[in-house]
Amino acid sequence: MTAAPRDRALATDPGRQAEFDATIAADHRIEPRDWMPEGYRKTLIRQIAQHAHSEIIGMQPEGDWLLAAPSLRRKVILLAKVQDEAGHGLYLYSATETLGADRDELTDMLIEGRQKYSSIFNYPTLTYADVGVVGWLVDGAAICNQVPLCRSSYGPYARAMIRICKEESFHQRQGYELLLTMMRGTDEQRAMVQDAVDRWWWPSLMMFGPPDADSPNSAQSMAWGIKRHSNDELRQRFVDMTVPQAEFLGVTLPDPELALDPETGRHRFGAIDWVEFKRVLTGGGPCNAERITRRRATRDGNAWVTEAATAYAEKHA
Ligand code: FAQ
Repeated sequence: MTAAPRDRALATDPGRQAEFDATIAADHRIEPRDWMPEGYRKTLIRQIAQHAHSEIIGMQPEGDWLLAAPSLRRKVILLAKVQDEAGHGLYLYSATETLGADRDELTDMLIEGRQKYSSIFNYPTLTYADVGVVGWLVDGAAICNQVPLCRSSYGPYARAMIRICKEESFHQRQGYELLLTMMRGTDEQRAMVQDAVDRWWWPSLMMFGPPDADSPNSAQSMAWGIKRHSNDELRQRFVDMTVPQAEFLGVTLPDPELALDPETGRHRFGAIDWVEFKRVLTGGGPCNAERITRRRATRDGNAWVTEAATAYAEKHA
C-alpha cells in the first residue's frame, strides 16, 4: 500500500532525525512545520487530547453547582472558572490539529473509550465545599503538573500551557478562598470542608499518573522534552506544597503516615490505592458512565450547530 503524503513526509529519515535530535538537545522548540518522528507526533496527540478531554469533562462536576451557588458572587466566580475550562479544551484541541489530528475524531475516541481523560473527574461533587476543594487540590495538582509543560518541546502545546496555567492559578486561589471562608463559618461548614478533603485527597494524588516504575510513557516523553519531570517527582512536589496550606486552612489530610522527613525536607506519605486507580481508568469509577453519557448527549444534541456553521462557512468560503 502506498503511504499517504503526510506519512511519507514523516517516514524514517536519518538526516531529518539528526536535525530533530539536535533541536531537542539544544532545548529549542519543535514547530508544526518541522519534521518529527511519528512516535513523537503520536505521543503528543495522545497526551494533549487526553488533557483536552479532561478539561471538557472536568466542566461537569463543577458545572453541576452553577444553579446552586450560595450567592451571586460565588456563581460569577464558578461560571468564569467553568468557561475557562472550555477555553482550555479548545486551545488544546487546536494544538492537536497542528499535528494533523481531527477534533471530531478525538471526541469520538473519547466517547467510545479509546482515549482517556483524567481519573479525577470520575468522582462526584457532593456539597459546595467540593467546589472549593476541587479548586484547591485538583487545580493545585493541575498547576504542579502543568507549569513544567510551559517548557514542553512542542511549541503550540507549550504556548497554550502558559495561558492555561495563569487561569488555573486563579482557579486554585478561588478554591482556597472559598474554603477559608467556610472554615471561618459554622461547625457544619467546617465539617463539610473536612469531608470533602477526605474524599478528594487520594484521587488528587492519583492525577499525577502511575508510579514511575509502572509508567510506560514517562522515560520516552522526558527524553523528547514533552514531559519535564516524572510522575512521582511532581506528586512529591504537590504533597510538599499542599501540607502547609492544609495546616493554615485548619484541615487534616487523611493520611496517618504523612510526615516531614527532617533529612530530606520532604514529606513521606502513605501508599496510594493503585487498584482503585486502575478501576477508575477502566470505567469503574463512581461517575464514569454518567460523564460519558452526558458528553455523548451534548455532542449529539449540538450536532445541528456544527452542521449549520459548516454549511455557512462552505457557502461563504
Ligand atoms: N487519569 O505512562 P503514563 C485538568 C494514563 S488537569 C487517566 O504515566 P503519561 C484541569 C496515561 O494516559 C487533568 N489516565 O502516561 C482542570 C497512559 O494511558 P494511555 C488533565 C491516566 O501520559 C481542573 C497510562 O495511564 N491534565 O483537567 C492518568 O506519560 C479542574 C500510563 O501512564 C493533563 O492531562 C490519570 N490520572 O503521563 C479541569 C496534564 N495518569 O494514554 C477542570 C497533561 C496516567 O497510554 C476542573 N498530561 N494515565 O492509554 C500529563 O502530564 C500526562 O499525560 C500524565 C500521564 C501525567 C497525566
